[in-house]
Amino acid sequence: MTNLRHLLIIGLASIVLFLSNCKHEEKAVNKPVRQVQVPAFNADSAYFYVQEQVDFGPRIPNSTAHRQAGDKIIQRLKAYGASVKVQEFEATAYDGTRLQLRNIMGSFNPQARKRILLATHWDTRPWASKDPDDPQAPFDGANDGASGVGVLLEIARQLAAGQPPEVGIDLLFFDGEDWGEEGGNNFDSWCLGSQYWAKHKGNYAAYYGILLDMVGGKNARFPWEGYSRKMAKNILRKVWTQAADLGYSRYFVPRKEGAITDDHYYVNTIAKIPMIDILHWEPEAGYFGTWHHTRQDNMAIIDKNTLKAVGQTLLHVVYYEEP
Ligand code: AHN
Ligand code: ZN
Repeated sequence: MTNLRHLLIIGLASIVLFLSNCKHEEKAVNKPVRQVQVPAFNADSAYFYVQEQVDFGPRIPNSTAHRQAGDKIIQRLKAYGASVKVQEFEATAYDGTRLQLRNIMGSFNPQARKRILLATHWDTRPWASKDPDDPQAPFDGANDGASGVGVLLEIARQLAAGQPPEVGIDLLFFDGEDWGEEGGNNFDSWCLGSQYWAKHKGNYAAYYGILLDMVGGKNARFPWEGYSRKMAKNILRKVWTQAADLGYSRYFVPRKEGAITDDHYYVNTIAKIPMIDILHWEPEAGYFGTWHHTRQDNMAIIDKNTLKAVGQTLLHVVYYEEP
């Protein structure tokens, strides 16, 4: 009898052990521990790339500086091991000027099916149209143009340097964003590069996209921009949560703001890729900073801490993305 009872107890214990093991394993399958090494974004390096763009001179379409600055982006992407595609096209601006433009894409892990698209514009506005003293003058566009280029090129360097993320990454540099008609409702006069790209992207697909526009300014705040909220709410939540985890809530503020026609609008509506906009917002100055589209948009307003907050957040987001 004791033997039988023994057997029963051993049997029951085995069943309990077996079941608890099963449960354990199930958990492990559902929630694997991801060993992700996220590289450290180097703000000095990003700042150097911003300066490098500015040093070419204003990157006004059809100018020599514009061509040279675009060539430099291509050269750096290739040096960091990206496969580069250049989309050359002509667009007519609202004032009738015919612009020779180039969208530049650098792809990492090009065979990966799941892809994240990171974008910015690289051209600068031809005139400092909001400059109180000289609204015809060209200007550096250190923040409005070069800052996004600096962040994306530093991300490219980091992708090349260490263990790459499991997803594919595409870095897209839009041309012809800033030759738009200021004031009034001619919104489609802006963002000529992204409009062209969205209409001619072929079979390109991405899981989602993140646009950078003016991401190097002192006192930058990035709000929940209107179209981003409407068209890619979950991406907005993902990025702002990651920024908060890294201690960057000072920059990535959880605050609803108005909708801005920017490159992401056309990626959302024409290319049908959900894309958010990380966009400079300065409540003390209306929406954009007082430097916006003035000669004050030069290296003096660029802050490495802002570049770091944006770049490190993006690296974390893409490295933690499941394949
Ligand atoms: C409009 O003003 C309609 N969109 C702003 C896009 C822009 C210009 N971003 C930087 N410069
Ligand atoms: Zn602009």
